[in-house]
Amino acid sequence: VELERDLRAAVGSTEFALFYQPKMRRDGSIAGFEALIRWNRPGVGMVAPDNFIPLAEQLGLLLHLGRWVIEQACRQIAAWRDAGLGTIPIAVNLSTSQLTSAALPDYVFDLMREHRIEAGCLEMELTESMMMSDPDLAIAILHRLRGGGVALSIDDFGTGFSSMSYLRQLPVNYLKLDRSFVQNCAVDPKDADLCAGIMALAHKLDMHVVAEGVETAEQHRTLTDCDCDLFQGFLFSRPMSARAATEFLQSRH
Ligand code: G
Ligand code: G
Ligand code: MN
Ligand code: NA
Repeated sequence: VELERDLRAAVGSTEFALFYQPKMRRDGSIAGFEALIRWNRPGVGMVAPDNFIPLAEQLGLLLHLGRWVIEQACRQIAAWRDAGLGTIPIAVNLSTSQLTSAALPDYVFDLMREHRIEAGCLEMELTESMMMSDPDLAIAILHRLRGGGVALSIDDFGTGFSSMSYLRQLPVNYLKLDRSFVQNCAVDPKDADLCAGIMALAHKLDMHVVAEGVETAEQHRTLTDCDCDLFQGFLFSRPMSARAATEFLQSRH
């Protein structure tokens, strides 16, 4: 009950922040960042999204909060561009309510225009389970977003309700290989084979693969051997504040 009260009060306040985790290319350069929301709850401290996103969705607050996330990401892309650090893509995580909101593409395009975001620079991550409540609407929204220059990723790929028939209908650029496959790929040859198979499937469909939760050099090497395109995880960096992410970019510029 207190959580609900505090969360309602927090929306529209300055208590939220985006943290950024880099996605690395095979050559070690930075391909972009994933934006991950944090809530600095008064008297409590930093709250991780798993502890408030489901409630925010239930309370109907997530459309508003999700819009703030997209706007904040656009501002950060513009800030890095204007600081001479280049066009650095940022991926935001979508929620079910956004994927059932026909108004989403237009307000995303308005924000992209306002902040002069180039095509391909704003990315959106969604899980296949988010599409379940209204698949036709979700697919239509995704096609509009993609047509307007938003890059799309399937998050947590391989878990939940993966459906190969959807995969063909979705205008998706990236598959994000779930952390659970990455964890075992360096120790279990069967998991490495599975990863290699997913990479081959993705590449056949003209998609790139991002490995999530890469924590060890062995996992990195195994995934590289499997032809993985991008790597994200604690091996490279934890999610960090905007300031720390800027320093991370500058140190590799
Ligand atoms: O930040 P962390 O690594 O703890 O993220 C936990 C989960 O919260 C992930 O599944 C991530 O997709 C989700 N998440 C993080 N930021 C956002 C956000 O801005 N919006 C939504 N809907 N989910 C988010
Ligand atoms: O579901 P999604 O992929 O959006 O979730 C990202 C979550 O994964 C965040 O909570 C982030 O903190 C976490 N994460 C990122 N890198 C690693 C990692 O290398 N290991 C583990 N265990 N978690 C990670
Ligand atoms: Mn994600
Ligand atoms: Na994930």
